[in-house]
Amino acid sequence: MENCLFCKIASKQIPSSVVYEDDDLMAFKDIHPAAPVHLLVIPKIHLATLSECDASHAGLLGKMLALVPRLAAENGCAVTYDADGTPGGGFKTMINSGPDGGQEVYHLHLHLYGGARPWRGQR
Ligand code: DGP
Repeated sequence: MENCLFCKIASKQIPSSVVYEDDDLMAFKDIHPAAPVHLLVIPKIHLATLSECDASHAGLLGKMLALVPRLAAENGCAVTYDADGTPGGGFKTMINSGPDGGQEVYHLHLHLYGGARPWRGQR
């Protein structure tokens, strides 16, 4: 879509630090990281918000979510377990939708936050 920042990133008209790409999705580093690991996962097609999605988008939305564990593992923030089964590491995912949801860029994107603890209290 014309004048959409993330469409321009998806088509490489605007450069980004791409960490994953396939026919449907792209993942890249957030330009203003709010955590040691802060990635954005986007569909290549233009969908402005999650509000526009319905059951016909289930496959695409599923692909976005299913990519998260791979990205977390590749970027050092997968959930791990010690010998006694205590969990460690981990990450947070978030999709902001619309003004009340804090969305700034109107192309659907999933945030993946991970890394050390200081950012943990962030909502
Ligand atoms: P949201 O508030 O959910 O719409 O988050 C939009 C995110 O997009 C925000 O964390 C900053 C990021 N962002 C904005 N412009 C750019 C850009 O040009 N490049 C990259 N990589 N990230 C961007």
